[in-house]
Amino acid sequence: MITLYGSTASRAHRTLWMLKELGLPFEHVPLGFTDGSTREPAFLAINPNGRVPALDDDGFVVVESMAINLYLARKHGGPLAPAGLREEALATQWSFWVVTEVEKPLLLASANRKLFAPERRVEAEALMAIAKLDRPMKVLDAHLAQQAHLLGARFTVADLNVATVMDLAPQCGIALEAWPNVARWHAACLARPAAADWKDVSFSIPRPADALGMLRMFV
Ligand SMILES: N[C@@H](CCC(=O)N[C@@H](CS)C(=O)NCC(=O)O)C(=O)O
Repeated sequence: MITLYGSTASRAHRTLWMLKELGLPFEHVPLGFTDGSTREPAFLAINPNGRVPALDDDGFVVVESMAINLYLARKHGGPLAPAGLREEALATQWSFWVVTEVEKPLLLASANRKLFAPERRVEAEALMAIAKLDRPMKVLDAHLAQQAHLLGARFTVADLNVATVMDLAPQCGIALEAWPNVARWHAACLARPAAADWKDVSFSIPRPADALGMLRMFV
């Protein structure tokens, strides 16, 4: 039995998408991430990091959204899974790439365009973050100019992991059209029926009180 912890608005949506792609039955515990639920002792016993998503697969617990999806792909196979060692290396490469090169600046830009309360947004921070995104996004754009998907012709867990980090962009006023191949590929990924749950960003996050808080969250 698979249990997934984390509300649809959280990074758990990355795993919800994956579970649906694979057609697996699972129990969803939609734990909130802004209401202190992730710091409750019962959840800390599952993930001592106090973050969602967390996946329990028959008592085997995996955390970190990218790792969970790579685990599910490896376990259940099919067209989403890497075929062989090289594809596996590239799926890992793109998953690390997106969380190290893209996720934080994208979140900072999204926060200052939509997720912070309007009076706490700073457009200069959004522009700075978008400028930081340009280098990795150009790399992705050039890659997708050569092939339809990250590993070649078919949609795989690598596409899912990278696309789902970028889901915030169009909904937070960050135009992916600056990187046209990325925009085309992202729209195609989101058009998949299994991605349909992630429709709108209806949550907000408080702006951290000081520079250290900003550093912790966005750098
Ligand atoms: N690197 C982790 C990040 C997880 C994460 O930061 N989750 C947020 C929700 S999107 C969370 O649980 N925040 C609650 C908290 O930190 O208490 C992953 O990709 O799974």
